[in-house]
Amino acid sequence: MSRLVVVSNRVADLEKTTQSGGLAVALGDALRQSGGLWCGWDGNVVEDGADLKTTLKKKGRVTAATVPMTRRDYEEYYVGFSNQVLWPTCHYRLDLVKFENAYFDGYRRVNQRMADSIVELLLPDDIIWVHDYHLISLAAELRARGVKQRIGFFLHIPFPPPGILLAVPVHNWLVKSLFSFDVLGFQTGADVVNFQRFASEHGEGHVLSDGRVMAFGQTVTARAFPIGIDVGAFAAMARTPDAEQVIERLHRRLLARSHIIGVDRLDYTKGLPERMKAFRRLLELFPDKRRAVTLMQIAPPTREDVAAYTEIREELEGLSGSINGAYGNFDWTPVRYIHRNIKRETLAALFRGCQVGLVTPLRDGMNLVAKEYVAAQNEDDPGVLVLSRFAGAAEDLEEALIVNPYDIDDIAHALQQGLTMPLDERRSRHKALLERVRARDAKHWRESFLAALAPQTYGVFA
Ligand code: ADQ
Repeated sequence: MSRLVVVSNRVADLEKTTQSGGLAVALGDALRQSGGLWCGWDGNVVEDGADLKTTLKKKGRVTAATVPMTRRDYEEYYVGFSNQVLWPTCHYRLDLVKFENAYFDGYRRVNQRMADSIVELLLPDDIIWVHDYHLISLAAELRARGVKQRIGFFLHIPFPPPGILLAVPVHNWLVKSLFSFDVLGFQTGADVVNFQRFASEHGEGHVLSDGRVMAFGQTVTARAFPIGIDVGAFAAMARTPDAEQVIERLHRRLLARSHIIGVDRLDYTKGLPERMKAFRRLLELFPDKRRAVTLMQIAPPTREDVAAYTEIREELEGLSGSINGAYGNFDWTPVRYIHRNIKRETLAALFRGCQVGLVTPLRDGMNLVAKEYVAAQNEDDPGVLVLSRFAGAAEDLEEALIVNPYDIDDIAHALQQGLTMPLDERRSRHKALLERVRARDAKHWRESFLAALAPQTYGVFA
């Protein structure tokens, strides 16, 4: 019987329930269901030259195979190429890209080393599923080491249009590397089109009649597999007696009638300053909302070694302070800004207790928070989702109030619409949204990807 081998930059702690980050949440759910091997970095940085031995640890049906990273690898592969070249490029932020040849060397080196450590653990029938932008060249490295097993790749972030990707000096190498996988999964149809365009415009390729893409002399299956959440589990978390208490405390403690909630890693792609400004605009445009509405923004720290992240943190602290200073009162704090991880149970309860879910990234692969907000609502009295048109989730979640995240007035008016929406309309929008979130849940994502990757063994992971 085939075994599922998942490879991602970071192996998450399956016992932790406060983990933020879409990949950790989605893969944790997927592997808990299927069992298998999860390979990647253990999160530790060791001195250059230290022994980088693989550690195996079994937790339930999942074995984690982890390695530490040297200081140099961390700086060049992780902070450098992954987070200062690929992340900003894929989020259309060429102004933040810092390319250095040493970063690229580090990226190749770590992918090679990862391939070395995985080869030793592989069994002949394994199905290998590689995740995200840190490991684009892993399949090419595994193939070079004689690996014949099926290898799939899922990109959690957007695949940018060719005109943007061309700004990365090694663009052809990156896209050519992707052709060593058997199946490429993207979040949306728009990402697939961007990939096809790059292949045909810059790899002398074309799309075959069966949908596969041919370029650089190789073929690959490239399709959209929109990621989802475990709807039932998240909805259940929002309805426990503990959750009821959190919601009651929220309503009792904050002397405001309505609550808007935002939950994001503190990342410049998430549109957080624009969101705060839109909330301030709401208070300016609609004075009846003063003392009546609160914005709760939960934004745990992330990638603090990258300068752009420190800057966004300072900007956000300044904005929340100035809104509270200008509008706050002894019994009303307009912005509640929480800069840490929160238990998922508490998050679910907060989503259920807040009348508007505000999800306004400037660019996002999918955005699981939008789906979690929908899943957590009380179907009899649901809240309203305000969603950026530039989140992958907007391709599907049409019944949300769709906004332009760069347009402060547009967001402010959508907030007002959400806060004053009649119950009937809230119910009908929520019903349609919940159906969509259910139809494309975590199980559907995992099974449809694995069915495309390993049709002959389809079912063994279900
Ligand atoms: P992220 O950019 O991390 O994921 P997202 O999809 O919203 O974005 O996932 C974040 C996850 O972390 C959610 O499950 C959320 O509940 C959780 N989280 C956020 N803040 C938290 C906090 N303070 N405490 C606890 N949990 C918190 C990347 C891509 C996305 C893509 C996902 C999955 O950038 O576009 O949707 O991967 O593919």
